[in-house]
Amino acid sequence: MTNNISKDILLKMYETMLLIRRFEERVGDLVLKGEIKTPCHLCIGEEAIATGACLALEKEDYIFGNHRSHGHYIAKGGDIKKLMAEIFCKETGCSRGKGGSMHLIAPEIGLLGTPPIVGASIPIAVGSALSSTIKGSNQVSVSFFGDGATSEGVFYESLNFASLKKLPVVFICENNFYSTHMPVFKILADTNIAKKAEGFNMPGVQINGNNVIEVFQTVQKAVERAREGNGPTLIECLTYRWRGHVGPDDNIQGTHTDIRPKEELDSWKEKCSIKRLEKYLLEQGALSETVKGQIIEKIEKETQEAVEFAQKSPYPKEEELFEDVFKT
Ligand SMILES: Cc1ncc(C[n+]2csc(CCOP(=O)(O)OP(=O)(O)O)c2C)c(N)n1
Ligand SMILES: [Mg+2]
Repeated sequence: MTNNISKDILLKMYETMLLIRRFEERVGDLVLKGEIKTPCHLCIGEEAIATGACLALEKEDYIFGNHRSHGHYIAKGGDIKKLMAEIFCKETGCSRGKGGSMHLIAPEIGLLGTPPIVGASIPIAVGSALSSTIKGSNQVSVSFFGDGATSEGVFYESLNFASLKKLPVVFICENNFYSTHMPVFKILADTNIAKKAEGFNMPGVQINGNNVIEVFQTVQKAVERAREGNGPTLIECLTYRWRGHVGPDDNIQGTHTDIRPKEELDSWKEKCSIKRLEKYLLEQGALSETVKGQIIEKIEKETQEAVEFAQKSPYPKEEELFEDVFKT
């Protein structure tokens, strides 16, 4: 292929982004039907970041997400039945039904948590990177966080400490230009997030978060640097969420509490990461309409199975409600 990425990886990117999209569309529908009651922050429109980043990691590497982490879980290779069951708050869920959409954990794939406290994934990933250094395990830790998290003090402390100690961590900011209804220019004195890395003597790059190939290659480079003992990188991925801050609606002016203009949302829909990759793969002859149909059919089947698994699963037993909620 023209970009030195194998056809297998490119197809994996396509399939993963489509799976995240379809899985979340189903979640949105089930919220509207009242079957899912846990608050769901959908990442529809932002799939390329989780996908490109996780494909640049080894299974043993660690990731930490936030309140919007269904995509991180799926991209790192998590079992979607357990994810759907968790979103239904069922006993068979990845957090045994006691976390819901915002508290996912899957240590078997390196997802060590998705703390919904804004900014929390950042120092925890730094701690995890410090632990890998002490153990000499060569594992890299990745923190996913939003633009909103960059106005938290812990972001700056964490960047400083990680750079000072040259820790194997990659900071991935999913900049979708809003934290809830608040535009980024209302919370940051300088809206260039990547530039903030300069103050901490580490590389900082701003990339197109809707270009999965660019995300993959940038994260690959950062991971290599981290594994070689040269310290962290800050990657700012520009993107946009298609749905409301929480829930399935599109949260544009006049529909809810949001203030986003419809034209802004429409212009980002034009920049759909899945359509972009699909066009490229078709042009390169790496994807045919037949294979595309087979991928869609497989995803549809897997997603349906996940929904049925979640629907049929029991809720946690009352006498076990306080189990699994604290780790000492
Ligand atoms: C410390 C803290 N403050 C406020 C909240 C409420 N809250 C939840 S998500 C969110 C916005 C986060 O925005 P951003 O980090 O940009 O992520 P996005 O939702 O855009 O993906 C806020 C303010 C919280 N969870 N934690
Ligand atoms: Mg945001």
